Amino acid sequence: MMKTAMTMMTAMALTVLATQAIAGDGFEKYDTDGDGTISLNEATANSALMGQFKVLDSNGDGLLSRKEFSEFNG
Ligand SMILES: [Ca+2]
Ligand SMILES: [Ca+2]
Repeated sequence: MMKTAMTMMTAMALTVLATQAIAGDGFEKYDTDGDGTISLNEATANSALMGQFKVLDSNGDGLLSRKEFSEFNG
C-alpha cells in the first residue's frame, strides 16, 4: 500500500516535471515547496543557481522571486 502510494507520487512528480520542462523557465522546478519564491535551501539543488543566489536576490530578502529568478543564467 505504501509502495503503491510512493509509485503514484513519483509518477505524478515526473509528470509535473516533464510539463514544466516544456513550459520552461524552471522556476517551479526549484520552488519545491511551492510558496512562489526560491529559498537558499531550495537553490542548493543547482550549484550554478546557488553561486548566483546573492546576485540574483536583488532586494536582499534571502528569497528569489520569479522576477529575480528570470535573471538567472544557468
Ligand atoms: Ca519555495
Ligand atoms: Ca529577493
